[in-house]
Amino acid sequence: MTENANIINAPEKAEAKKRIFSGVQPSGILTLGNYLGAIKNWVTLQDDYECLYCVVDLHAITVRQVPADLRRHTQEALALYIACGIDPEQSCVFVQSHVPAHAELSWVLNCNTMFGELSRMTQFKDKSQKHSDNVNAGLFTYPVLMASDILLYQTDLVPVGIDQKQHVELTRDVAQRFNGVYGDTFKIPEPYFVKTGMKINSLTDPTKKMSKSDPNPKSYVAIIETRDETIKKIKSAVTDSEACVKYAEGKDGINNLMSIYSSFTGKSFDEIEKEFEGKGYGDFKMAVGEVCADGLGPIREEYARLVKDKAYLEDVMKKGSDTASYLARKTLSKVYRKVGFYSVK
Ligand code: AQP
Repeated sequence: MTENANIINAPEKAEAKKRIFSGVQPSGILTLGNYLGAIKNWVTLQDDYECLYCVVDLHAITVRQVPADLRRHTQEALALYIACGIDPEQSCVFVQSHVPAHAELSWVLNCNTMFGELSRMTQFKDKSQKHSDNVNAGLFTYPVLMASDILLYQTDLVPVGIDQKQHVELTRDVAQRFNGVYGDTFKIPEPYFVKTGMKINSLTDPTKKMSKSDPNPKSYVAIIETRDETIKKIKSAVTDSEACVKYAEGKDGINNLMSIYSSFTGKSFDEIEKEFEGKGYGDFKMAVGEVCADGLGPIREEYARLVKDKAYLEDVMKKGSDTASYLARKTLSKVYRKVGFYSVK
């Protein structure tokens, strides 16, 4: 525990810096959406904040997973965090199921969250439609587990994509309710939207979010796929018949590709429109494919090296979960005391 001194043993630093918690589900191979919408931003936050980055495997089983795949995807996700630039010496990187306090706090918060609140969550409505054969209670109470993830660490800021805003709002409501009933217990977190954190849409249906669990692999770019695969997928992305590179309403496919191009090149939409004036979609798609494949190249290489080093990855997991468990226990003990659970010394 003491070796992860970045968080526990640096009180002056910890007091000065705000705390951040975020995570990705190991429900598949991480996509360009997870990278541009989440992990790329996490990397930039490490110097200014005290960061906890979690592989949220408890969340992943709200949708049926093949056990062997889940295990593999968990390790791959952790390796990818590091390959993308998360430094486990600086930030706490861990696997959610290694810290039992997440599930424990979740039960207490379940008893302080209203059925009506959960019924209004759009992600539940979307996912229960997508997985109509498995509308389980976990899918319904997913936001309560997310609230537990955040509140356990007395988190100040939660960097999330715009799609997760509703869940952070629920977290705030549940924390305020709990504090109102039992006295000051949880810090009230704020959502944190990084300017460059944009929503990346599916390549085959650009009106929908790019998702790692999409059954059609042509719909997403996996961070670790080959350069050729990335270029090929972007070249076959659905666009429109206008042949004009312009960011405009109704041009979802082109808007999506412009967002990707802008994320990798730092160019504004105006600059991109000028660059491709008079050029066809073929040229534009090729350029997007290349900047994307080149941008992901170093991550792919570092990932290939890391994923073979199981001992190192398990060491990171172990140290991360020691640090996270220490912090989580402090909050959970407080919660148990507040609700009146009997404790034996
Ligand atoms: N397409 C996206 N564009 C921008 N941000 C995205 N995120 C996910 N997809 C995109 C951001 O990644 C973080 C973690 O996501 P998650 O894996 O916990 O859950 P998710 O949002 O449901 O991601 P997927 O890939 O769509 O997973 P599945 O397919 O399992 O449902 C979040 O901050 C999210 O905003």
